[in-house]
Amino acid sequence: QILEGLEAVRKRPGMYIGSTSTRGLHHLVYEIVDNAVDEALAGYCTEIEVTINKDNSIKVIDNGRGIPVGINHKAGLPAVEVVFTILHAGGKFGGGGYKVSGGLHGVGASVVNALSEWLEVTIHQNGKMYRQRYERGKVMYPLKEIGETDHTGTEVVFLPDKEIFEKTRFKADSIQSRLHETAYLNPGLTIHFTDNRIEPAAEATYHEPDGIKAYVKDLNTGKEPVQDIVYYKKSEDGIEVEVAFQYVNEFEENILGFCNNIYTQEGGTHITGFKTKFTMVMNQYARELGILKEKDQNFTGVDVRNGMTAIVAVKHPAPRFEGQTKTKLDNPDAGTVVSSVTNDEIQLYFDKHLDDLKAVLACAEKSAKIRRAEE
Ligand code: TSJ
Repeated sequence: QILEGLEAVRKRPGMYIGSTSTRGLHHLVYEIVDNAVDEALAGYCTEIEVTINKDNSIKVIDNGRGIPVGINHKAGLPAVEVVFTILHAGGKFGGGGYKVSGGLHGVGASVVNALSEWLEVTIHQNGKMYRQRYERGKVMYPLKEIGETDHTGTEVVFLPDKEIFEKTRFKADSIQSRLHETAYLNPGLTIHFTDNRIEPAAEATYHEPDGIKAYVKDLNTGKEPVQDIVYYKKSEDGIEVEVAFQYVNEFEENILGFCNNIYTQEGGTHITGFKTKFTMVMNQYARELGILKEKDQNFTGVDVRNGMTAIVAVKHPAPRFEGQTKTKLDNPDAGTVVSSVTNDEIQLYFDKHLDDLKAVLACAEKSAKIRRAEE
């Protein structure tokens, strides 16, 4: 554990949030929201509320257990104070499961605190309300009881520091699309969004009980599907694989990958495992059905994915990310498991849905025909 003070974060914010541009600014929101989502993943939270206030501060509320207020014995401080004032303390307790925060890949709430003019946390726990305030990362007063409550949960309000960020105006669109994505990936969760900067306030609620199936359906809105959405979810070796895909009458592929709710923009082992196995199985089918003859070359991966919209979401207990923006999943075992599950599940499906199989292979043939003509 790195026990540097939060001054280190204020001195070199880029090291912790990538940049101090609008992108870095939005990472603050996602880091706080992702902590609430982690509580949902743990099974204790069903509702999250995100508000942009008139003064451009952000409020995030959840109905989870509340950040623990008991004394953390290592630090001799309430656990909540450790979360907000010690670097890298964010993901260090609770343990187990798939706990990895998204935006900053788990650097934690203390970084948000360090880069905020002020931050206030309110916790509802044990029938009591507790509050602590920080300014530029510094504790303003010891955690205090401020009243009674009949529920549990956490509320965080923060104002990004104008000394740190080039621009501090939040983009409602960016935040909303990220919240919608989070709702697709967590079907049990309801996320409310309010933008109080405008009159009347803008409001939206995201709840997607059909999860990534609905995500694929919505991505394909306005397009012409050629078969039903295929969906599977299975765990092997402690890694969970969840996939949804559907072909449309288009000459593009749109495959989005996620690991522990984090969008893997640069792809990685899960995506490669999916693509490679999918190509193999489809070529096998094409030969069995006589669509490819003995003398024919195999379909390429691009042929096989012609018209495909897919979501590949994995949960990994110890994900590693590499690449320019640290958004490329690097764990070999994630690829192995996606490949193995995909092999089993797509054959189970296509063996029973021959019409879907033929529609998919027709998309591959269409691509191969054009490719061969170009060659
Ligand atoms: F980022 C953050 F820390 F500021 C933050 C944390 C912000 C928000 C809006 C919510 C949360 C948060 C944390 N919600 N719920 C939790 N849960 C815990 O921290 C927690 C509660 C109980 C236990 C336990 O083992 O009893 C463990 C944990 C990690």
